Amino acid sequence: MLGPPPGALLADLLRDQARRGPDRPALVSNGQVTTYRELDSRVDRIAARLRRLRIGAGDRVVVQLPNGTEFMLLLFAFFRLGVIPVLALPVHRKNEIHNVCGIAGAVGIVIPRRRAGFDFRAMAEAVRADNPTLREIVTADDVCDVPDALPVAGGPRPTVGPAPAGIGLLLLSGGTTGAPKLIPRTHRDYALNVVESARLCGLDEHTVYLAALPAAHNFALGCPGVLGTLAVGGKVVLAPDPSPDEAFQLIEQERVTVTALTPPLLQLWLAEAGRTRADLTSLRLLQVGGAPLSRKHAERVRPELGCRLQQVFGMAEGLLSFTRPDDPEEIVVSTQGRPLLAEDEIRVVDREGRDVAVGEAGELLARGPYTVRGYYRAPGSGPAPESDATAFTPDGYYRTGDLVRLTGTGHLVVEGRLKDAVNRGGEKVPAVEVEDHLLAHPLVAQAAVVGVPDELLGERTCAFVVPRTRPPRLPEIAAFLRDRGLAAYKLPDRLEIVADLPRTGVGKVDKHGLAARLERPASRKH
Ligand code: J2J
Repeated sequence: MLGPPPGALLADLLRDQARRGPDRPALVSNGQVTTYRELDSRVDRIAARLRRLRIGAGDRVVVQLPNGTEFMLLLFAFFRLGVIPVLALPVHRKNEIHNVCGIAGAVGIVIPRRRAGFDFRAMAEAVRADNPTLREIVTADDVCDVPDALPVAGGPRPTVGPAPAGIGLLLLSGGTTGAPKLIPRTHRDYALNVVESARLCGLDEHTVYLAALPAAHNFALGCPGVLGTLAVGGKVVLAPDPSPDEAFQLIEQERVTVTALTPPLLQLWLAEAGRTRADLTSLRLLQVGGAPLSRKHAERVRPELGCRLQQVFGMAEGLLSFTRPDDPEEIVVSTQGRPLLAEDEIRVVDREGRDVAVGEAGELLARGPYTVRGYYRAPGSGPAPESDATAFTPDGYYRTGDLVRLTGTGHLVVEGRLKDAVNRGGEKVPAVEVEDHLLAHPLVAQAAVVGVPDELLGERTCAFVVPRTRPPRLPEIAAFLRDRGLAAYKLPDRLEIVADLPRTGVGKVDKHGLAARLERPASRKH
């Protein structure tokens, strides 16, 4: 049968396993083990507490938490109540949080305890001052502090829960326009995404999955990630960060079998694997995705890390493409696999929307049972955004903005991109958003952000600026953008001062022309 049982809700993924194997370990975080029974009952207690805060079905709540037990507890409590979590990342700052709160019409935000030198509460207070819907600022530790001895307050569980076709969670899009976008994933489509990914990867109750990437990101969340592991009764190990030091120790201690990385992190792991004394022999499968992976690094996985590589080409909007665990090595190192399901529909088209011949590059269009057909618009906030008209075809295909080709064997190879976002080692930097902020600087007359090749990250960002008077310097530009609340990964890595920006025939900035200028050695560095 395809996917989870019909009518399954995301919360059921946990409930079913809690019934089947209550005493098995579900989570390991910070040295603490939580069994399925404990997780299930704490989720109920937290749900009851959230209800007392008047957070209920249909409400949107921004969740901004690092990997840890609290993130998982809250996520399932929200799923159970029908509250819609909006999954922001810990690296996001006031600019991003403000934007997503606005689009979601969020009533609450969950923040971590003050940590890593950043005051999340002060940021949340500032966001609340500008967002009239935002009522509750909740610290994860407070809401999750529910002693096991306490009975579930608030009486029996609600009998009317969320609907399978209703929105289960909102994911953030990498975005190509200035305005950020939220991706509505339903209980049904996301459960399908999770369960089928877990099946493809061969996950079972013996699986030990290490969440090294942020669990709030689609890849480590549900492809198959932490949810896929819990759905089959496996054990999830939550790493506070993806550094090899931390991760290798956890792999050895917990006998991790599966994990997921971006290509730059793979490079760091490969470098460290030669030096470490940690035992990595339990690793069976290493998923790598989010940005282009070079063949050179792909080929090193099996001999140097002793496990199989799986390339994953995915997107929070839906479509997932995986190499299969039993694919020949050549396919695994040279392609990004094929779609998860036979029901996934893909097309590779030219600029006029006509299908290209097999082997030719074109834009990838995707439609299917777990791919969205439009972005989220909070109830009451007006008609569907204009971006839907450009991001989706009239017959419901998502325009990925990725330039791909299909091989004769039906495998996808990512050749580049058409969208105006720099893929900085897996973190997506929407050029227009950064340009808009740059234009607010008094010394900036015109600005264009482009990607420049980088050995580790694949690409870094370069801001081309036409100054008004005195040319600004990179540190003052970075400080300005940081003050405006931009996440650190969106700050330009490099600044080039130019007299003008080259334009294409239709008057758009010629970004290819700009990028090509950098390849000439004469360019000025700042
Ligand atoms: C090249 N580009 C890739 C790859 C994604 C699994 C893995 C990644 C994401 C993700 C994800 C790529 N090679 N292997 O959600 O579940 C670029 C493409 C794509 C965009 C989506 C998952 N894998 N990309 O990265 O929503 O440009 O999802 O359209 O963050 O990342 O970004 P995002």
